[in-house]
Amino acid sequence: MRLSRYFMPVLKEDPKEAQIVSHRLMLRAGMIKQQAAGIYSWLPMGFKVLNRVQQIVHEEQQRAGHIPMLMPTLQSADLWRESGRYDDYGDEMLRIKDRQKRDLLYGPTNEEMITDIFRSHVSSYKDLPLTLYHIQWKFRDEMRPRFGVMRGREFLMKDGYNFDLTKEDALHAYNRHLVSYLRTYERMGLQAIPMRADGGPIGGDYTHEFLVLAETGESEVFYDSQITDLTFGAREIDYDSVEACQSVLEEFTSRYARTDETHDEAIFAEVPEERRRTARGIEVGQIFYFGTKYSEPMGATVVGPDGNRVPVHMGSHGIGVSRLLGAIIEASHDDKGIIWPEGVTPFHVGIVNLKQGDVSTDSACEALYAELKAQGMDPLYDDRDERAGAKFATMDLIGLPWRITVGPRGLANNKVELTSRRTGESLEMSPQEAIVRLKEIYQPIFDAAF
Ligand code: P5A
Repeated sequence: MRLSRYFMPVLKEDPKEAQIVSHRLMLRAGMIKQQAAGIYSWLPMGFKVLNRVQQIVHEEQQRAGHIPMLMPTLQSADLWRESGRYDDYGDEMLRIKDRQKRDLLYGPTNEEMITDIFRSHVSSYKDLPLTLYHIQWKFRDEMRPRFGVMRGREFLMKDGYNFDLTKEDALHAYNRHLVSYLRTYERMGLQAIPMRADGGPIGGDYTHEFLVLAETGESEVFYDSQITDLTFGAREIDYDSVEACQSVLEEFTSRYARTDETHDEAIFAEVPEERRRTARGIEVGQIFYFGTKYSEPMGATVVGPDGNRVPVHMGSHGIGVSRLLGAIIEASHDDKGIIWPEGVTPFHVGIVNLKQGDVSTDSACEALYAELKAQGMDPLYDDRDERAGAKFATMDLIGLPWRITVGPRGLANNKVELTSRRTGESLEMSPQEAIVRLKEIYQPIFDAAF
């Protein structure tokens, strides 16, 4: 993309309404625009990162064997009357009437709708196990929408639902989700720690939240510091293996880590004092096992091997897709702006032309731009007629992890500069070497795709 032709309305001033750094930087970098409290337009660069995040979520869900689909945002109130949640959900639910005066609602979650789909089409245990998911907008009329996309009213969620014959099978689905989530967050450059939590309005008493530690997080968390040493890494795992998934769950959940809802001082006191930590965290996902809470009242049953009909065991599993952009920025920024991890960056590299209009500088930039694209990369070429300082400030603000600086002086020796946004380190090399280096850097990112 050429910056002169892009739409990236960066702000010079800090917006007053932003209380936390991710909100401020998303507004300043021209990624989002607020349309009403907790409701945002996603401007091109914000949309691009949102798509990168979604892509990783899709890939990791499908790697785990989960099946993508799409349900609508509007739901019939009658389904929610069947489960009993229409009355329970309270003011967070946006209730709507259509012209026939039928009650609809903008879905805050989809347990009822997916259970309805399941009961309409599945009737035998032979069709199990089954896990369906979608990535769709949700609406929760939060009392205090704030912090930008972090606590929105309209927000994008990946929500998945497993259907199993037995509790044991459903717990395997739970573990499979835990493993796939660890992998998902790591690909985004995040450490998200699974912590024992509370079921809330979704239900069930077996649930983990995934938390990214950050001072601005809304949850108070308590954990054994050893847990922050764990990484999932590049390991391959057989998602059908009960033992393999169980052992990852044990590895990542055997140390104390709980949100304030389930925190227990007496158990926490057993952790050696020097390892006890209290901190704040951003909840970027949550997984639930709730058994037959929805299948029983809604009649989602299958004929089992013995010929008897039984309600299926279910769980649901959510990732806060739009919230993740805020969480990534909270975890990765400096005083100049965002620092995107390579896995989610909107553009792989920025090209800064120091002397726009100079024939040889322009043509070197054009050649670099074309070659990077030919090599499968997505460059952003700052071809505006601007001062070098302004171009650098924009690049630093929008946070592309790599920058190639091209100027007449370097070009006289066939040199450009490759700079890391994270470390600030610059290396001089030929344009060809810069391309080779970037390919090496991004190869593991491309290889991680499913
Ligand atoms: C699991 C999937 C559920 O709704 N039903 C379907 C279950 N879980 S949850 O924990 O309530 O939400 C899942 C994730 O969505 C994000 N989230 C939000 N993101 C932005 N703004 C909000 N107001 C908001 N509310 C929830 C969180 O990341 C949460 O973990």
